[in-house]
Amino acid sequence: MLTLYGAMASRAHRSIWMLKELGVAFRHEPVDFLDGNTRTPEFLAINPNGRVPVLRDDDFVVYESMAINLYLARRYGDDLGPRDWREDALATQWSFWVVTEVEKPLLLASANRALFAPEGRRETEAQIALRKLARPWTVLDQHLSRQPWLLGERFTVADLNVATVMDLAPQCAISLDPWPRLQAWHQRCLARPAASDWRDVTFSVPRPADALGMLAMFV
Ligand SMILES: N[C@@H](CCC(=O)N[C@@H](CS)C(=O)NCC(=O)O)C(=O)O
Repeated sequence: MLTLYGAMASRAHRSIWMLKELGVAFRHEPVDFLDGNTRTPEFLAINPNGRVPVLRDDDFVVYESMAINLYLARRYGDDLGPRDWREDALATQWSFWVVTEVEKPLLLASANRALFAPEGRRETEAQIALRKLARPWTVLDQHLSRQPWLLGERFTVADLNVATVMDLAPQCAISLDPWPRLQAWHQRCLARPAASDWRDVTFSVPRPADALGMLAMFV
């Protein structure tokens, strides 16, 4: 039995999207990271980092959203998963790429443009983050000028992992207009039926007076 821990309005949506793409049965435990439920002894026994998502597959437990999705793709994936070692390496490459090159600056830009309360926003921080994002987004845009999906001719876990990190851009009104192929690809990814739950979530984060505290928990 598969169990996915983590509320939809968190990085858990990445793995919920994946599970829905696969069409496998799973139990959803919507553990909320904002109300202390990831810090209980029971939860820390599952993930000592106190973070969601976490996947349990019978007696096997794995955390880290990208690792969960790659595991699911390899274990249950068919066309969504890698067909050979090269595809496996490229799916891993894009998953590492998006969390190392894109995720943090995009979170910082989003926080300073939309997620923080207006008095906590710093436009200079947003500008620095957006400047950093221009390089990886140009790389992705050029890659997508040669093929429709990241691994070639079909949607795979590589697309899902990258698209799901990119979701913050439209949610926080960060324009992708300078990268039209990236933007069109992202819209194609989000149009998939399995992404609909997340598409429809109204993204809202409580705004503690302590913006740094929130940054530490979310970014
Ligand atoms: N690198 C991890 C990050 C997980 C993460 O930061 N999750 C946040 C929610 S989106 C969380 O659980 N934060 C709780 C906390 O830090 O206490 C992943 O991709 O799974």
